Amino acid sequence: KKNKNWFHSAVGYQIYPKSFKDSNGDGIGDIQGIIEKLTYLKKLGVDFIWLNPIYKSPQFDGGYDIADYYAIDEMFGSLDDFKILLTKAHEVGIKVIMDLVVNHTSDQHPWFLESKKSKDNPYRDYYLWQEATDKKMPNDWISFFGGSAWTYDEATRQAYFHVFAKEQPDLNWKNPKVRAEIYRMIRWWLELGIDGFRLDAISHIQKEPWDFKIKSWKGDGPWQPFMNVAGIEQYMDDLKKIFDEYGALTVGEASGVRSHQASSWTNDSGYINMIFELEHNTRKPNSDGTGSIYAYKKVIMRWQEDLQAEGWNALYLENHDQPRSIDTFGDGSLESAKALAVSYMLLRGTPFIYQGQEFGMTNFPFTDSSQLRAEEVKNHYQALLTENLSADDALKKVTAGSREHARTPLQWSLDENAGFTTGQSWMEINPNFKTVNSENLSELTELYQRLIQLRHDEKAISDGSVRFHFARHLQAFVYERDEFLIMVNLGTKKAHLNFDTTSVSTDRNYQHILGSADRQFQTKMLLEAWEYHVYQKI
Ligand code: TEU
Ligand code: CA
Repeated sequence: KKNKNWFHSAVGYQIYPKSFKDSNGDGIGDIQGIIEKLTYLKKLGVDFIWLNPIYKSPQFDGGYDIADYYAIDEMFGSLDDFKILLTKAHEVGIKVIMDLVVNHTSDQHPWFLESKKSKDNPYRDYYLWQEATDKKMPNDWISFFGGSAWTYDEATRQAYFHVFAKEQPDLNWKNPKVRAEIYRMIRWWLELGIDGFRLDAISHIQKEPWDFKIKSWKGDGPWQPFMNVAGIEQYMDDLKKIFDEYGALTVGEASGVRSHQASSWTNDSGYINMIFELEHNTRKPNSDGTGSIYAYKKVIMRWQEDLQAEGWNALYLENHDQPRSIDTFGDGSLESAKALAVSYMLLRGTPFIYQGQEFGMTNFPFTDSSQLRAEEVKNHYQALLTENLSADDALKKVTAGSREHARTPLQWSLDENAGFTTGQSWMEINPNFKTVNSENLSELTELYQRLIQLRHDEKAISDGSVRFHFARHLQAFVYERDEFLIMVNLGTKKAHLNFDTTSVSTDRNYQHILGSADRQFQTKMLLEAWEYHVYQKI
């Protein structure tokens, strides 16, 4: 019988297919490209891959605008290609999970095209329409991508609701027909043999009544009407039942589910297996777009502690929505990337590695607006120009902290086009690929391999408890996982650690498992910039 909690010792790898590997020279990454790299992934040691959306889509929002839930977008290949990927991945013991985008569809989805036709169209109630005028929207709620969350339709004199772009109308989850369609689709993919889903923006499927008043426009205030709103339980319960039937692996992107609520979402009877917290990305970024390590550390510690008793975390440094961690939390150096790797890969939860993170891919040095690809970023840039910002300043502003950095093509080698494509890449390749590529920076990759191995082999790392020390230290990240002691200096200043002031039993013998320097454990440790160590009690 399968171990229900197999994912406790597993490591995931996130693939942004468009930028992973192009197999046919059209400049766009594709499914065959992923198949070509399965041996690479196997060698790295990951247990499953999560694919960002590859469904048929106008690609207004990187595929998060789906026009057909049952079709693979032609640019990625065909359903047959996908089936081959599934078979080959399973052959080498890698599971495959897909993105499940069910808060909204594309405005080009046949349901919406119908829905838009008239007020009495059978599909009208698949979406959220309300009376409006061209001057007055149903309420003052705003969308994540800026501007009103409503778009007025001249023809039917109503407005439809969207928490993201107007090209991504929200589905009406209250409509049982919509739910039935979604559940049918989920079963269809699970029947096909996929191993689970990453649930996109799942905490937004339930909305407050339209007359709900936004109390604060600061922080998370504007999102309160559609973040983890009461009533979402019934939908999550339905979903859970389907996932359980198939033993599907599920990881939720569930902003608004607070750390103290996340246990009940992710414990044995919870809706899903684990949650990506989004707080560590948004906490007090520095003015230059980099993150504050102390703010990051505090968020991580709180999630670890709040979920310790019964919940489960999804651990990550990077994804397709955030700049590269080596530049956000690190200082661009290989040493900083290594320290970051050690700091999060051994925490309690299931770690994810974002493509290229394992060999230190960096942010992109944007010099011209023609290098931008994401539509909402381009729109933001245009808006800033009309506010009289110079082109340079506007570009700086939209690229600081931008998701664009994560989406440049993978730098496989120092060959032409970084070995990503033989054609013209859809997005410019980072000019640093001659030094930063999977063949040149294997030192970092080897560290990831060892960390993955530790997760696979050591029960204390996969299922042990977690206990933090030096909680108020501004940059030292120190924790115990049962008999393991992990210490990382996440900064360039020296860190003095006196373990006599902690509950770490300093009279025990510690074996040095891995580290940036060869150093025995001492009760007083002085960690240089980005120094890290993992010790094991014997
Ligand atoms: O991101 C969604 C997302 O980040 C919000 O749900 C989040 O709750 C909000 O920004 C809180 O700060 C996902 C995808 O990862 C992203 O690429 C898509 O653009 C988006 O959904 C729309 O589908
Ligand atoms: Ca291609």
